[in-house]
Amino acid sequence: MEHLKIASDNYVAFTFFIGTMAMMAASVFFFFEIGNTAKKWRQSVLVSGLITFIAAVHYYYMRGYNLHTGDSPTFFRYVDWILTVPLMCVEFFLITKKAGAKIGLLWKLIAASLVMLVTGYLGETIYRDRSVFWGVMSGIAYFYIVYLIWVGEVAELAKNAGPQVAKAVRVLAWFVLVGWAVYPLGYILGTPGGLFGIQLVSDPAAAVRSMDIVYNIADAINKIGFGLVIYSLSRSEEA
Ligand SMILES: *C/C=C(C)/C=C/C=C(C)/C=C/C1=C(C)CCCC1(C)C
Repeated sequence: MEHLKIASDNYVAFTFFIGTMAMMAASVFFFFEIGNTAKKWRQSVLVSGLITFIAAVHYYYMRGYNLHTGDSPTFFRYVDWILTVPLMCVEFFLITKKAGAKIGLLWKLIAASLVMLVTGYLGETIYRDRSVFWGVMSGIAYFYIVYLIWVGEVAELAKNAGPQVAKAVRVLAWFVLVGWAVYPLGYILGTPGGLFGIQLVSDPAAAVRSMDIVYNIADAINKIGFGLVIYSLSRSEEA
């Protein structure tokens, strides 16, 4: 295989590369720590590792794809999200299960995240000319997830799950409200509809590049940070 050089001002390729390494390192960390984790938190730490591991494999692929074609790897980006975002829903379910979370809650979170991602994908690909409409549809599903976690069932369960779990759910809820809100910003930057018709970056190629950089940074923060919150919950309960 030919070796392509990453130009020093190619921030897209750079963030794909760093993203790959960060996801790999995080996965090794979470997997190795499972053995040092109290039994009741092992599954949660394992899922943290699975999330970053799935992302590491996709990032390795996306890094190569972007380097060789110069294009945005939209399809594999969404395959990654469709696997990892439901696993983040599983994390919410696992840590509130001891407080009585029912499997129905997990399905609600997963269904909403699938609607959020499928509509976002349609707006970025097949229906790019109607990206604002599909972005709004996706946003509605996103706010439903925020609702469930901040005031709905997840919040109610967290109240009765003890102080450590309540604290972890609060931090994770901030990840979903602030960390996840970075994604629609990437979408607004990279799709032709912009922000209800307002284009933030006018050159289409630069717009797509800025979208990839925003997505790559958001992924690193959200996937690794999310996992570390679960990890520190597993330690605090142990003490
Ligand atoms: C690890 C990957 C994560 C946490 C991905 C999260 C993705 C989102 C929260 C995406 C949300 C979107 C909207 C709310 C509207 C525009 C379309 C999306 C799909 C970018």
